[in-house]
Amino acid sequence: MAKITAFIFDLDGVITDTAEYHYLAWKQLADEEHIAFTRQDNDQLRGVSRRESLNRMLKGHPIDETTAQAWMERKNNYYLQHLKSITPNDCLPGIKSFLADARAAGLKIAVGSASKNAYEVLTRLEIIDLFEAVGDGYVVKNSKPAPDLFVWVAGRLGVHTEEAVVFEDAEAGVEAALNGGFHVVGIGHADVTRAHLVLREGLAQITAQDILTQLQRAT
Ligand code: B16
Ligand code: MG
Repeated sequence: MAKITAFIFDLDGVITDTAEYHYLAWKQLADEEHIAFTRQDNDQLRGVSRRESLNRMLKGHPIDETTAQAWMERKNNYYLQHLKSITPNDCLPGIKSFLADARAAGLKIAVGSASKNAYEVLTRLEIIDLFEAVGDGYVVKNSKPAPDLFVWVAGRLGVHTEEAVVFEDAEAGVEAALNGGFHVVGIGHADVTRAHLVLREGLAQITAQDILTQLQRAT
């Protein structure tokens, strides 16, 4: 196994939990447009791009491109209102000490998020300066499960994909990382079972060295 030199973190569901705000924003749009949309529907939007989220919310309901762009902008404006309430206390349990531990262990750390609002969220959490690279929803055309975003981040870090671990909470993100040849740690309770290592309770009770040791055993 190649020596692991970098950790790449997904944002929503790994570093913080913005899924509820995405839900509230899509729900407001759906209600205004008389489209049924439940929390279960929202689970299907985890980790996928804004455009793919709209397609899934519409469930085949046809709209033209101009309307699609306008609806995505409206949803994003509702989402941005919710983001105003984010503070440094909204990091998921243990993530700050895990990031500090990874850096102390000499690992490069970076973010790979499908969100076009990743800089805004990381700035509000007051952790943006910790990362050597941030890949967001603007840097590549093909979104997860295409590997492009994580490959772009690895390029910015100057590491090969087999030297990096991706931490992901969504099936699309796990597939993206596997497609790129990364090691993958699945976080949380969604379908992340194809990851090399699954941590249902997140990163609160584990060290960077534990991750390296467990991946060595698993791969
Ligand atoms: P935006 P991640 C993803 O973030 C969210 O999980 C997903 O629900 C959202 O649709 C996507 O970002 C795009 O977000 O509308 O802000 O560009 O998990 O990749 O960090
Ligand atoms: Mg995510």
